[in-house]
Amino acid sequence: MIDLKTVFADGEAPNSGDSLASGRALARDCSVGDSAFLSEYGVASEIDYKQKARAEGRITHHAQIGWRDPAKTGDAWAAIHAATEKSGGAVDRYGICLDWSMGYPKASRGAMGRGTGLILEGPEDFKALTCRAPVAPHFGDFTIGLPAALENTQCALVAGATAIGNLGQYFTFRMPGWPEDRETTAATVSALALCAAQPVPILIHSNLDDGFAAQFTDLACAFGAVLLERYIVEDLIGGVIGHCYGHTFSDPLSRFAFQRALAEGRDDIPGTMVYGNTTAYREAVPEAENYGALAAYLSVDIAAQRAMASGHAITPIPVTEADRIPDVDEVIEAQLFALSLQRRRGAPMPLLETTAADAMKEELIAGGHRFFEAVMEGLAASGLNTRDPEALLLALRRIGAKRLEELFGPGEEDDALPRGRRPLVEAPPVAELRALAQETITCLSDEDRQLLRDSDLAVVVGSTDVHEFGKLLSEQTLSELGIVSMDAGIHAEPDDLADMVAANRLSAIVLGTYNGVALDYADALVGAMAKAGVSVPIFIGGKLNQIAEGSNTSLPRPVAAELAARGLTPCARMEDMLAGLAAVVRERTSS
Ligand code: B12
Repeated sequence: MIDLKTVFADGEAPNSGDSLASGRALARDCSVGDSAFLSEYGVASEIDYKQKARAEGRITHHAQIGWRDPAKTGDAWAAIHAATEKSGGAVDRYGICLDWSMGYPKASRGAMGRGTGLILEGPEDFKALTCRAPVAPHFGDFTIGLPAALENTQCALVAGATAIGNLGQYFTFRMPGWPEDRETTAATVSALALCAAQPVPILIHSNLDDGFAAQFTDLACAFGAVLLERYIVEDLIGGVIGHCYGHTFSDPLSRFAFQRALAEGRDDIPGTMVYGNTTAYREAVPEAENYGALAAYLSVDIAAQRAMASGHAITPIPVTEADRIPDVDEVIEAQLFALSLQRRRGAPMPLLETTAADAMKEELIAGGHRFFEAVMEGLAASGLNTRDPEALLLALRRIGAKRLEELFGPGEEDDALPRGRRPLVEAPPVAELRALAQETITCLSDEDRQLLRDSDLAVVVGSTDVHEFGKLLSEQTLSELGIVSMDAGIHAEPDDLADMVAANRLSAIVLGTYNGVALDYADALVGAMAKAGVSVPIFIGGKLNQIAEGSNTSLPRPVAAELAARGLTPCARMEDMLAGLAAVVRERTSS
């Protein structure tokens, strides 16, 4: 079913020998340094700290921090700790929002674009943060899994970090302008080997929502991805991995059940954090509404930890996150809210009945194992050496979540469904986007709905970055109207979009963008279209903003008007695109 010649069209499957050896050799000179956290608590690694908290029945807290300005980030490191301590609680760990450009090796970084986050130049910058207050540093993004994996992991270790990731990103993130993946895979394997060879246990972090989980339609496949990653990191490389889930887990039952599936049989290895269900936050609504969403997911996460401690730190995300990058006082408010909520929630039993969650947990585990085994058998049958971590990682990344689910998903075959399979436990975003798309088309008048249904419009849909829900919603909405859409994928390159329009005589480009690069991308796309000699409407939606070049503030500026001035159609809502498409059809019929 898998043709290795196609997967590795550019040569042989890689071999881990050199990468593993170089990572292990590096461990002789590069080891875990001091941090305020390790000294204050007298622990060798965050795993020890988490296990102690778990034994005491204490739920730990995670805060996501990191602003473009390193000094501001350092001050926040101290301030959030001080404020939570003063209120009788504590923030236990900080996830550092490194800028995505940190994923490029330092030598190439200057020539590439950059996003909205924190940029650290070298080990001293990393250390300057971790000495500010006794909070465990979690270098969870743009470290392991990207081209700069090895150099960033070294910096994190030296600064005393003992939780490093994000392996999930390896599978789905593509650095703009960085097409190669062999060096990235080798750097990832070396970084994993460097961590595994440390004298103290390093918790390799993987955020499932950054990786495969958000792309599967079946949560059983997401659990299968956990098993694949555990196999690679623990069985093949000798490290320790902890998973994070949460962003997209908006259904309370599957959120609770997934935590139980992750916790089963992992008494000795804690999870990193359960992330906030941030997709539940809405833009431009009264804060109180988003506080409802915050309370809803925190309540599930607190109950889940009390019922079966998995060591995942809970993550209260500031309610302003849907509008913009939250500021320091907003991070503090969210932490205080969570502390207060936690104090008021006693032991869950007998209030909590876990029968339904346990049945779902069993289904996730059984389905996950079926997926894992089918993937391994399928790859072995294709001739891949599944005992080689580098070959396995690269094969999985190149085949991708969509194809893996189609080929090996545990659900029954059903051609009418997105991956040709009926999910055992449907991933919440699938149902949510379907419902949203159905609701969206009701904005059209009967006449316009029919106009679009009868049209011969064909468009290309893509996303400039890893955020794909806007793209999926566009596809779903177009499909509700019978409009053909071609898939340019996530990380769609401007040239590819223009070429697809030219080759298939498409009527429009539909583009999602969230990464603070909307204007740069639009310029590149307009250039690519001129080169390809095509001119069609471009509907662009998501987060239409851009971080100013050379700016040392963290806040991107809105660029909808500038996009319009370049001839694109900025869409604050899906409805704007539908109105635009209806206008295109009307114009065609009248001319
Ligand atoms: C889910 C999410 C993720 C998921 C994405 C999973 C996936 N497979 O898509 C994950 C975890 C991977 C992720 C990663 C990151 N994220 Co994020 N993420 C979000 C989040 C929570 C939701 C966005 C979303 O998909 N919403 C669902 C869609 C359907 O709803 P919507 O956005 O409201 O869209 C409506 C309209 O805008 C419109 N629309 C949307 N798209 C389109 C497209 C078209 C064509 C049209 C017509 C209309 C349209 O239709 C919708 C309904 O009306 C937002 C915060 C938030 N709550 O908005 C941050 C957010 C977008 N992320 C952000 C950041 C910074 C990141 C990271 C860089 C963080 C990091 N340091 O790791 C990484 C990205 C790294 C990279 N290389 O790109 C920032 C972006 C900052 C900015 N530009 O201002 C945000 C805003 C969070 C924040 N406030 O800081 N993220």
